[in-house]
Amino acid sequence: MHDLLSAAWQPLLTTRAVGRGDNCVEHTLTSTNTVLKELARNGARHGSVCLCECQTGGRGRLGRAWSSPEGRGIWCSVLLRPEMPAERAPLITFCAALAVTRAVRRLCGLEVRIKWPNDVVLDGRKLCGVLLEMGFDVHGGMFVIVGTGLNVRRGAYPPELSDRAIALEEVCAPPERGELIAAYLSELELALTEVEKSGLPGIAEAYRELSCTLGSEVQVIGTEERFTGVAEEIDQSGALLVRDADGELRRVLAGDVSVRGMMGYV
Ligand code: BT5
Repeated sequence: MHDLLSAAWQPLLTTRAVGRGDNCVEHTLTSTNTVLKELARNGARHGSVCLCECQTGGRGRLGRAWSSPEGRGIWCSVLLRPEMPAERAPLITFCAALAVTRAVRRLCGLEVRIKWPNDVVLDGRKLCGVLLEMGFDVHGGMFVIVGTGLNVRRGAYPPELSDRAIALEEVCAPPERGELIAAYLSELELALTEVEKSGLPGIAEAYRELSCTLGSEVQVIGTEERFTGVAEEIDQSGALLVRDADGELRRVLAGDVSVRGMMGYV
């Protein structure tokens, strides 16, 4: 149960920097993103990781809550000081989603996919969510905190979410969390390196192949309007480009809207 605290993931690391910074591993934290952001402001190094068994104030996007009970999942944040202009930083959400997807596929053999912008899904239900936050340290350097919540054991989410959420244990005998963490961190570093070098094109092909949004018919549900169309691409800023019924390509920003498949959540 406490393989995170015994840091079983560290000997498995194959990364250059990610996971090798000023790591913070605790039993209970409010939110790994909040704690790591504070460490980042005070100069923690690129690649620092924050993990805990249990979050008392786990956060989703737009002030939503993230259920993170003790020992049930991987509640993890990574501090990155990426070598890229700030306007490209939102692409790191895709790096993280791609990294989780690849790690889970490799270790569990499950057909998980990426739902734009920030979910990893399995059988139409959410297995993992990504929360990206940006900030500036005391020297004015930009940093990114990329938080992932991955449901491993039953009980990771409350029963009222059971039609939309899933945990690995429901479909397989999950590997040790340490193995998943090490695999995720390696994949994250690889994807980040590609995006630093080439921007979105560096991961676009891999992302498209594992996306359940791109190439699909979607409903875009905003506060003001809703429309259906085919999700064709994501652009360099992370927006989703959807071709509507009139043939017009519309730019959809994460945060403004909810994007669903025609059959429901995915
Ligand atoms: C997300 O937000 O999906 C981002 C979740 C990021 C969580 C990680 S855990 C480590 C790090 N530290 C933090 O404090 N956060 C990050 P969003 O797309 O807004 O989805 C939130 C919605 O997902 C909630 O409103 C619920 O409906 C649902 N939800 C909550 N807990 C869940 C869980 N464990 N599994 C699946 N769905 C959940």
